[in-house]
Amino acid sequence: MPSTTQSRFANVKLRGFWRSSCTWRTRIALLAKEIPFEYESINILDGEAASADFEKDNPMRQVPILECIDNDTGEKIRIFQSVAIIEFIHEAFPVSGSSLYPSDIVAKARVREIAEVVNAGIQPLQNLSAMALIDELSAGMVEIQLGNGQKFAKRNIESGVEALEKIVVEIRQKVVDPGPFAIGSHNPTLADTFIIPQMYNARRFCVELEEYPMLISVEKACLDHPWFKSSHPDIIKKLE
Ligand SMILES: N[C@@H](CCC(=O)N[C@@H](CS)C(=O)NCC(=O)O)C(=O)O
Repeated sequence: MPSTTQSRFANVKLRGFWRSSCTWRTRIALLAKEIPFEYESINILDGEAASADFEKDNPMRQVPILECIDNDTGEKIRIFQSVAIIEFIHEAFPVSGSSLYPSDIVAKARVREIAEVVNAGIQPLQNLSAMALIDELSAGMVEIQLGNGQKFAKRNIESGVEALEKIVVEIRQKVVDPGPFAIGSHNPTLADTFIIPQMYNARRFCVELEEYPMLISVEKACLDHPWFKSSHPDIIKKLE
């Protein structure tokens, strides 16, 4: 791993959970930017993120959180929300590793668009807290049974991946000599960083993915790539 000693920021620590798609996004970004980091597991299934101590660090009671030291001030920096974390990593360590953001303005906007489709349009609707709330609110309703949270999440993932497939197909159509990654690039971008963890979640919710051949093909290329391979939840699960 390269040194980050020339950077203003040091002692990078990621607090997350192996199965959390938002955490996986940030692991991919840290690997892409070749930033060495310490990792702390926060078990969201056991309610660790809901503890009073954790809530002080992130009032949303969610993972991931990125921490580091600002050498200029000696202060501990704490950032949550994967989009903010990934952007911070790119700006805090501008010279190391590879960027997940294309240099072309339009391509950059499109990878951000895909990131937001996942980040704002799909993932929050499959969150543990969202599913629990739906189950709680629908528990007393005669015609609805428990498990609605799970069904709600699955439906949202289905419509989300359907949209993603269309977006990715449309973007790639305009690319001359498309590579295997989402926007037709030859290296993974922010788009892949958000799509692949979402595909992993889609499988967890038993979404039929065969209907989305473009996403399957992008996923295959990414899962063969070292940033995605070594940050994969199945690997991290064994370390937690
Ligand atoms: N949009 C945020 C949200 C963070 C988030 O939703 N994290 C999930 C795991 S992927 C979580 O901690 N869920 C716990 C819960 O819902 O109670 C991000 O991109 O970091």
